[in-house]
Amino acid sequence: MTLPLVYSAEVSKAMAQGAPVVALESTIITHGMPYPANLETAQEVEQVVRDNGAVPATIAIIDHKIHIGLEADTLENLAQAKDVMKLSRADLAVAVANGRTGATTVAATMICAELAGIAVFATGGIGGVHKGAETSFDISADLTELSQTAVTVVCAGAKAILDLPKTLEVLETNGVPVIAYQSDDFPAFWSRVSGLAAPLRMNAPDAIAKAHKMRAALGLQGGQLVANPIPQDAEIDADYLNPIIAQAVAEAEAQNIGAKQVTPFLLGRIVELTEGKSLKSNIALVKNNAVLGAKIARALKDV
Ligand code: PSU
Repeated sequence: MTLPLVYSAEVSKAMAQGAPVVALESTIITHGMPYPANLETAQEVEQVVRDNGAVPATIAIIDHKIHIGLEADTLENLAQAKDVMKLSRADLAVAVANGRTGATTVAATMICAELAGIAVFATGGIGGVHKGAETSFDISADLTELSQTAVTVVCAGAKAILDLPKTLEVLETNGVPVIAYQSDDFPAFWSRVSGLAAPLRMNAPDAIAKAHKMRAALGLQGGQLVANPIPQDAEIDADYLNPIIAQAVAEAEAQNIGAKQVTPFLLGRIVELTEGKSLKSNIALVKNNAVLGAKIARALKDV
């Protein structure tokens, strides 16, 4: 069977020339932000990648194909589409085989990026261990994916809606290098610091690129997680945000929201409860990660 991959014109040209490419996910578009902010953000993030010398490849599943890079009209349609599946490792093949429209989470985007030969992927936050996981067992498949798929993922840490100490423990158990960028502290998405020491620190894109290559040379499976703190001016004060997160988590429990619905529900409620402040921050941190992703993708061509 040939791989069901289709490339946008821009990505196809970049791959042929050996130019740096940065993968971008689509769940953040379909399940992470409301329309039209989701579309504007996706377009702006793609432009940030271009402005920093790389080519963006937004990944989604449409009409039996894994799309590596979306044409402008396809991106516009996806941002407004209803009934889009939120795809992870478990359901990716079913969605492609059955012609469903699907958005890729961090886990599924990593799988598709690796299939396409793309080594770097920029996003907002990764999924992790949910609060109360000791009874719910809700642990994102993003964590196990990082242990088996050789893609360097740039994020702003894990969201404070998660249990961050447990998230770091699971990453450590799975042998995932967690690299804070120019920081000693593991960033917490809307805040630059979580109060938890970062397992590793790196200060330059080329050092991260070298470590990516070394993992492969040593035969170590899996990727790297780069945690890039949100820009200072976009940070949200934890004292203001923590009670809002607690309220959103309590509402999710009271309404029996489970499995794949938890993260979109919490993100949506936090946008409402912060009157849009969390959305503004989310957009700023994704762009910041796109800049670093492009720099790492460029550095990978030189090391
Ligand atoms: N980062 C964001 N917004 C998002 C996500 C990440 O800024 O919506 C998505 C990613 O696709 C991530 C997913 O993989 O949330 C995690 O979902 P879950 O907790 O159900 O694994």
